[in-house]
Amino acid sequence: MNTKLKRDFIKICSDGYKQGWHERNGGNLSYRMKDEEVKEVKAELNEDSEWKEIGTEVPSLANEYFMVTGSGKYFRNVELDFEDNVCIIKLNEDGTKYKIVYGLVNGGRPTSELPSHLMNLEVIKNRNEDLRVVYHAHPCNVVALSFVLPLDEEIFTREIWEMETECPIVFPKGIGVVPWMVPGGKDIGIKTSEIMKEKDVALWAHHGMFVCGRDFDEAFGLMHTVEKSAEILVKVMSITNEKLNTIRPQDFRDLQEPFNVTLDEKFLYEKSSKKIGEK
Ligand code: 2HA
Ligand code: ZN
Repeated sequence: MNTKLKRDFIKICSDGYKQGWHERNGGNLSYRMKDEEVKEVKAELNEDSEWKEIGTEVPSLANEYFMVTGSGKYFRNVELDFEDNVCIIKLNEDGTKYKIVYGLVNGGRPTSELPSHLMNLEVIKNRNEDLRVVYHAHPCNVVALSFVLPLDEEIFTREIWEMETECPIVFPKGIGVVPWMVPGGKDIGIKTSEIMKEKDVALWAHHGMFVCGRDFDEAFGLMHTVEKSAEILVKVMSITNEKLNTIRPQDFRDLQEPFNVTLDEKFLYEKSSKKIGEK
């Protein structure tokens, strides 16, 4: 296989690894393929493999094809041996089962977070047909903040937004927060996909982030923007727990017209405390 999709998939895996977001087998990636992308590789697909339970139902994704990283596989190795680490799966006609039609040539299964990925891919498809990528990574700074900021989407979003003017323009719907949960199953998938019905970013406390996008650049760029702001906040908090200067609610409102974004007023509360993480 030698397609642009494969090259783009490899690039985000390598870029994420170089950022330090994918220790060992940390993180996973999925992409809902376009019809023309399936057609391009059709001759290389093996449709005879056996159907397996997804562990959840995603009827809006019935019969579709997805490129996904393998369970236990390392992002570092995707560029070295794509066919050993990545697969293409097809879903059955009611969105309850999958089969591997390409890749994972040395055995294995799709990512342990397959239920979360597919549930997210389903809600984002229903939001906008063009949204195709779901990306999970373990970036340091945002995870660090999940130990010291309240696990409240209004406070988390606002503190991250204040660190970089770019943030409310890149993720105007803010960041949703999932409290610590056992990863890898349907329950965390349900919580995350509830967030993704509206937002492009979900934080998994003490674990990592899930983001979505129309393409790999957009998903990677979003992960990078949130993590960069989190890094600035970690630096600020390592100096002080009170800001002398900041971007104020009216400043955020002033961004809306020139950048054509609408910001939810729930994130633009007047603060009664100067302490970071307090309202
Ligand atoms: O090991 O990141 O959440 C892959 C993961 C599980
Ligand atoms: Zn993870």
